[in-house]
Parts: sequence; C-alpha cells; structure tokens
Amino acid sequence: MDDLRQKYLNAIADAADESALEDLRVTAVGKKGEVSLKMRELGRMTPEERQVAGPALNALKDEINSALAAKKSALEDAALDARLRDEWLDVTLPARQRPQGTIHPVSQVTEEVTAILADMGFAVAEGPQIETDWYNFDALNIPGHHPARTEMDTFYMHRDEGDNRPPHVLRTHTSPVQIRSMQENGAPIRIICPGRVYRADYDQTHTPMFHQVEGLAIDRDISMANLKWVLEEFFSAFFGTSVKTRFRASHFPFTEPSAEVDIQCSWEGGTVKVGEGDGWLEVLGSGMVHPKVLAAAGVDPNEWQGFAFGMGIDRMAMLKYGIPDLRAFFDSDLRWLRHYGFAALDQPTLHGGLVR
Ligand code: 2NM
Repeated sequence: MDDLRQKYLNAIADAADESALEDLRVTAVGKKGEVSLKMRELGRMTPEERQVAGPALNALKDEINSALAAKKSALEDAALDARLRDEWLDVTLPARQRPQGTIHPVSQVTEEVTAILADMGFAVAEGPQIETDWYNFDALNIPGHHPARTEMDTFYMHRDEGDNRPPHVLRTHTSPVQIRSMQENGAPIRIICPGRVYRADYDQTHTPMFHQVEGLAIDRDISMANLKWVLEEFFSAFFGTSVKTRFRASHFPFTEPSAEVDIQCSWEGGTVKVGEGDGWLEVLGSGMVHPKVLAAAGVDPNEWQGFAFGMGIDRMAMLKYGIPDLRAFFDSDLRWLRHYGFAALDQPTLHGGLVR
C-alpha cells in the first residue's frame, strides 16, 4: 500500500496538466482503478485482516483524492498566473489618433439661421430637390416665357421621347417647398425652408449648387411691418450686433409689393464688416406673397396674406466668418475644412450668443 501511495503521490506531483491529472484519477481511484480493485479484495479477507486493511485503503483513497484536488487547484493557479503575466494591457497608453471631421460652415450657418427663426416661431419644412416645372415655376407665377425657365439658367432632367410626364427640373429655389407646405397644411402657416438649390451658373461668386433659406408667414393680418421686424431681429441675432437694414423696392413674380434688403456694412482694406459704417450690402429678397401664388397653393387670397423672403446661406457664411472664395466651399479640401470648419460640439444656441 505504501508503494501504491508513493507511486500515485509522485505521479500527481509531476502531472503536467489537467488531462494528465484526470488520467491518474481514473487509473488510481476510478471504478476500475488500482485502489478500487484492492478494495474489492476486502471481501476475501478474514474479519481481522479486513479491520486493518479497510480503513487503510479508505485513507489511501482520501489521500489520493485530496492530492488530486490540491494539484488541480495548483495547476489552475499557475495557468491564471501565466495569463496575468502574458495578457496585461498598459491602460496608461495614450489613445490612438482617430480622424476628426469638422462641421462645414454651410451646416453651421444653417443651424444658426434655423435656431434664430425657430425661436420666432418658424417651423422647418423640407421637400424634393427634383421638382416638376409646375411647383418650381407656374405655382410661383413665373410665366412660360420667363428667362429663368430657359436652359441657360435651369437644369432640366433628361426625358426620353414619348415620356408624357411633366418636365422636371432641379429646383432653382426652395419656394416649391413652401407651395407644398401650404397645399398640405393650409393657413395660417409660419415656416422656413433651408436646402440645396441649383442654377446653371459658375463664376467667382456663383456655383451651380448653392444653399438657400426661404421664410414664409401667412395669417389674416400679416404686413410688411412684420417682415421688417423679423428681418431686423434676425440680422442682429445672426451677426451678434445691431444691424441697420434698408428696404429697396424691387420686383419678383411671386411677391407684390417686393423689396430687396440691404444690411449696413463698412468696407475697409478690402474686407466687409457687417453692422458698422455707412455702406450697404444686398443680402435678401422679400415681399408680400402674390395672391396668385396663394391661390395656386390652395390658400384663399381674400382671407389670407403674408410675407416671404429668401437669402443665400453660403453668402451669409462668407460674410459672418470672413471666407473669401465661394468655390472653395465645395472643393472638399481638407485643409480648408479644418481651417473654416467648426468643432462638432460647438453647436449654435441662442443662449450661447450663436458666436464662436
Ligand atoms: C425670395 C424673394 C421673395 C419667396 C416667395 C415664396 C412663396 F413660395 F411663398 F411664394 N417663397 N419664397 C420669395 C420671395 C423668395 O428669394 C429671393
């Protein structure tokens, strides 16, 4: 029995891993293991022999089981120590650099304009960038012979011969969104429509795609006086300083009367500064919505009236943030985007004064 004990205790001590240990358990104390076979011999012994051998065999079995358990836990500890040694992480290392985008000035200014006008009760409306010529022109009282409708100014969608759908265009202004909103919601209505618009024009100050925001306020007694207040309030909030405005009589097919709006500025050393000096800068078109336009949108012009205005977002961004060249807006030059872009968390709020 001592030989048996020594043999198994040594083998257990030398076991390299848990599977070797399991093999030893089976050969020593398993059902057909060596110790178990010895226990079967107890039956053939005299009672006196059995009284000595029985407890001794049981003690041996317990001793081997304890040694197996102790070795198993020692192997587990060793495995854990090895993992802790090999698999460590240096959590003090600086994080990897991740590419960091910026908010485009057009997005930033769209948010700023929206925040100011939303605070005055205007909701944001959006619509398709491909429109029928009815929504883009006819509903806005722009007649068939008007120069704006020619292919010189407007992008027409290709149409196969025999295609009987009405002509489609890339919208040249966001006014069709306002027509659609009036058709859907009727009056009273107060909305702004920011978005992309398209005109066949490309030079120093024009890109074939640019951004516009148009406003519309229709109710029973809205007048030019309300328009003037909204715009003066808007420009002062946008530029963060009180800005004088100048209304000049003008003409648009979709408004009557119509006014172009200039804002006060100074010209010094080739740079424009808004809200100071005695110069003027044209930034906006506006007027009282033409009765024919209201009627086309399903709003009764005998009951309702109101103003509309439109301005270029890209141009407002150039003015506010001193960006000299419009074409660079759409070059996707990363150096330009990093220079003129805004941090993602630097969002405009009214209480934050809207300024950087
Ligand atoms: C401008 C100038 C004047 C305008 C008119 C409308 C509509 F759809 F309500 F008739 N929306 N926007 C408008 C009026 C736009 O942009 C220079």
